[in-house]
Amino acid sequence: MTKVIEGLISAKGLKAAVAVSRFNGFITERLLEGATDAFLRHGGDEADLTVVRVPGSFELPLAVQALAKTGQYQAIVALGAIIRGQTPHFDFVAAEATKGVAQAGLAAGLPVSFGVLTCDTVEQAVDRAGVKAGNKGFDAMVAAMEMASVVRLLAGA
Ligand code: INI
Repeated sequence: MTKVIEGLISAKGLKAAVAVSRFNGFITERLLEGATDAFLRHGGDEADLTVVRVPGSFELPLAVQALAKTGQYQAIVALGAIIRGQTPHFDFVAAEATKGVAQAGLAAGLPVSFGVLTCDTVEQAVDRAGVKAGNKGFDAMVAAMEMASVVRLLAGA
């Protein structure tokens, strides 16, 4: 018989943190609403959710690392919106945010999900922040909850 380990998507008793970029705040605040909605709708307690605001997506990795170091959270979500402009800045910020957030999660052994939009246009970002293509903040929180459960199951807890 195959042994299958699958996490539950629940925020009951879960302590979670969200690091959110203020850059492109008109998008990232919608992502934050989505992430908060996912947490509360899955049984999370408002008092168990911490939000940290940082200047831009480039700063997300350090915030995630610092949150992980506190030892207080079982799941962390990074939210940002990187929108392509006329310069290569987009590529540098996107690369550092992606790599840095992933590394911070792996180093801490914590579920860290990546709710950072990397879009060519503002319209694409709007669509992914609660208009046509769902809300990627909501999706990122769901992924973090599932992974917190998977990590708990694998640890035998
Ligand atoms: N930060 C973003 O989150 N999104 C962007 O689209 C963006 N662009 O395009 O410049 C951006 N830049 C700021 C960057 O994240 C840092 O905050 C800044 O470089 C200071 O370190």
